[in-house]
Amino acid sequence: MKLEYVPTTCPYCGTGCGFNLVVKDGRAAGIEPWQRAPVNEGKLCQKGRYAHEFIHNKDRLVKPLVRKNGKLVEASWEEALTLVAGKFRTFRPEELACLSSAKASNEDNYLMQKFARAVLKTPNIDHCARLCHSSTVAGLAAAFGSGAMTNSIADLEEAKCIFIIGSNTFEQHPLIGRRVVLARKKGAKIIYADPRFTPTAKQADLYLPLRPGTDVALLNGLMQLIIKTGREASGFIAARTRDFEALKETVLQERYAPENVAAITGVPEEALRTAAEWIALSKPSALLYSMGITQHTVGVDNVKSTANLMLLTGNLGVPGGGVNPLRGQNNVQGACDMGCLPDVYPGYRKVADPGIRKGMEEAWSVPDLPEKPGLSVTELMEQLAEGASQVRCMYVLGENPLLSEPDLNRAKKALENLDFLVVQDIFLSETAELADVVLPAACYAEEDGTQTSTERRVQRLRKALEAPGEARADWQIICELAKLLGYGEQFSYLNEAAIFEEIAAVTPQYGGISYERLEHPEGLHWPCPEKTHPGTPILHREKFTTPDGLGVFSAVEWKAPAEVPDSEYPLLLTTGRSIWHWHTGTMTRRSESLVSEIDSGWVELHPEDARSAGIVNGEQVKVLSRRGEVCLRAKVTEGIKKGVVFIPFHFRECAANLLTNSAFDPVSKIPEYKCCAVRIEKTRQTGNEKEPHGKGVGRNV
Ligand SMILES: Nc1nc2c(c(=O)[nH]1)N[C@H]1C(S)=C(S)[C@@H](COP(=O)(O)OP(=O)(O)OC[C@H]3O[C@@H](n4cnc5c(=O)[nH]c(N)nc54)[C@H](O)[C@@H]3O)O[C@H]1N2
Ligand SMILES: Nc1nc2c(c(=O)[nH]1)N[C@H]1C(S)=C(S)[C@@H](COP(=O)(O)OP(=O)(O)OC[C@H]3O[C@@H](n4cnc5c(=O)[nH]c(N)nc54)[C@H](O)[C@@H]3O)O[C@H]1N2
Ligand code: SF4
Ligand SMILES: [Mo]
Repeated sequence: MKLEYVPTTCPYCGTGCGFNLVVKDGRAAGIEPWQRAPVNEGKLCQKGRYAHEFIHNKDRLVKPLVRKNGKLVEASWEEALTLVAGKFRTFRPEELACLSSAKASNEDNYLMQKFARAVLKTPNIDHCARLCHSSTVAGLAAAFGSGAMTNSIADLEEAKCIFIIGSNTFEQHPLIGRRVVLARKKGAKIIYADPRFTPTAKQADLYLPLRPGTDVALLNGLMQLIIKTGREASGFIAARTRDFEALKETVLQERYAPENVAAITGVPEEALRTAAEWIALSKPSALLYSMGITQHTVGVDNVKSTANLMLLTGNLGVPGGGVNPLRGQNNVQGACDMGCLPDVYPGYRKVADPGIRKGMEEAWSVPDLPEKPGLSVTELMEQLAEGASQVRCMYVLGENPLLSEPDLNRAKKALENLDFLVVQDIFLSETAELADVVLPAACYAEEDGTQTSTERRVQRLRKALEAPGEARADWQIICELAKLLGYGEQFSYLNEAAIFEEIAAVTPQYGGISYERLEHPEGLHWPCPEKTHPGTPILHREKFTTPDGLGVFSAVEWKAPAEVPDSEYPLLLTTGRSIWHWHTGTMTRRSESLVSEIDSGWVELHPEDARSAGIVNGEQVKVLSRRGEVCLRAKVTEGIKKGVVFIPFHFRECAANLLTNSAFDPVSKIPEYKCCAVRIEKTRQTGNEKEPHGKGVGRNV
């Protein structure tokens, strides 16, 4: 039998690994390493290795579904799209909201925001970047003028010290973890700050076990030590930064003295001193961070604080240095670049700027684009839950808020308050189950396109298979709807390459990129403004992209999380991920190899906390917060700080987000997924501890 090898890019995380999808008789038969893939050089993590397994799962959506008499039933495309277009027509712009998808391609995302703005005329477009790195975008824009990773992944190998804070790199970005290992082999020192002793901690030379929600105190403490020992990069600070005096005044306060920082964070003083010394004396030092920094009510402050540390030590604009936020989803960088955010068009150009709006109206040949920025998804959910939103109708493409939003009881109430909900997905997600119309989409292997990884590398997705049943590419569905609403001309694309040409024309950073140039396996790093431009792996070499070209210090004070433990809820819950599963599990829980490793959730807690609650390892327990409760298995481990518990949020039958707090950062609107107060109780029943996570529970594979 003839095998076909189609080079494409992994649909899971933002690392951007390349592989060959092996096709046999029109079906995905496996994944083959692709040695020429620049990021992973033929290596893959477990999810990439099995990224073919969910494609032909029997649960794929193959026909549109329409709700009739309370039930979702199969319908023709004509019936479903006519119904959706007809409904959309009955709402005013401010009554509509769209969510786009960091799982979908740049082409799909570009068209989704164009559809929202140009056809529905609504400013309300957002996506999961809000829940993920919105604090990065705001914090790093203030510090450097740009919210992306400052350096490239390969560049990490040049680092002499790598400070990883709030990123479980080895589980969540495994092929970036590989670069950390390679750097360590070359002699780099690895420092790791996390409340849990994760697989990443095992690779570290120095582990800082901090309490969740104390990052600013830790970072200010490190900066005080660096300044007091005269190890700041004075030359760099004088030439390339401003507002240093204000920072100095703040971090030199008594409250950030080592003994006080040790008391706030739980990190021993000696470890603080060593970390400060390594970061300041190793040239260059790189900093990596992810959700442990961003997902807090002080997310923007946390991000600014990481930037302060690297400005202070002069580690920007140099190979092997930098502040490197690891973006999560395969195409979350791209979905932001494409303007799927309520305040910016493609290329981060402000919606509120009349000149830019006029330019977009000309480029798209449409009048009357919305004049003001729209709602973020966190604000929208809050208003909807309170029954106080103007929004009556939502179009959700490739997101599953009913498992990924904080405080799920509230999120459900919010979506139930809508008059009409359309969900476009590849599976019947928890959110799709609630929809009025479900539209079946093609997955990553079934359409052409591009996606942009965490290091701003634009790479190709290639069509290897036909979509199942009647499923269609996301962009084609959007174009059909636009046509029915009278915008056929503005949405008439021959293929994905034609959409990309328009992207390049209206997005300055992508101006020089084309499908032709992306045929090269290296792809291209934006900014790449012209056809002959080689792309930009390292940002801020000569100057920052701030108005005056200088890096900006921000004096930030440590503040406690919105909800802290008390006598009723004495433990601090933090949430996150496992290497084996992806977010709400729609794809990985339909992948046999991954499910055979782990197929339900658990709660990690410290032996002393377990003992005081009378809980033993493996026992079924109940975890309660002010908002909800879940039952799951206890994993008693020394690898978590006393007083802290951890639950992964992948599993619908014990959803961590029933517990989490919807409080959000005032600037970036990111929810505080990483801190809330809970208590643990023994469950009454005994003897059937295994049942809730045995095979076949939750979804069928
Ligand atoms: N296998 C897998 N990989 C993924 C994903 C997935 O679902 N599964 N999702 C992708 C996405 S979208 C994202 S955004 C990334 C997220 O990647 P990460 O941010 O690395 O993942 P998390 O598990 O959310 O959180 C990272 C670490 O933060 C720690 N932490 C918790 N609270 C705090 C705190 O207050 N301070 C500090 N310093 N640390 C804290 C947690 O213990 C955890 O180890 O992963 C991407 N990669
Ligand atoms: N407690 C807690 N909650 C969290 C977090 C946390 O750390 N803790 N992290 C937050 C973060 S960082 C993130 S990024 C969010 C993620 O939240 P979501 O984006 O809601 O989660 P996913 O499961 O990735 O949802 C993607 C959906 O897209 C569908 N899909 C996949 N491919 C395609 C495609 O090609 N086309 C279409 N139309 N659909 C497709 C999938 O089936 C799935 O339903 O979760 C957030 N929630
Ligand atoms: S590291 Fe990320 S991109 Fe690479 S194979 Fe794993 S999930 Fe895919
Ligand atoms: Mo994310």
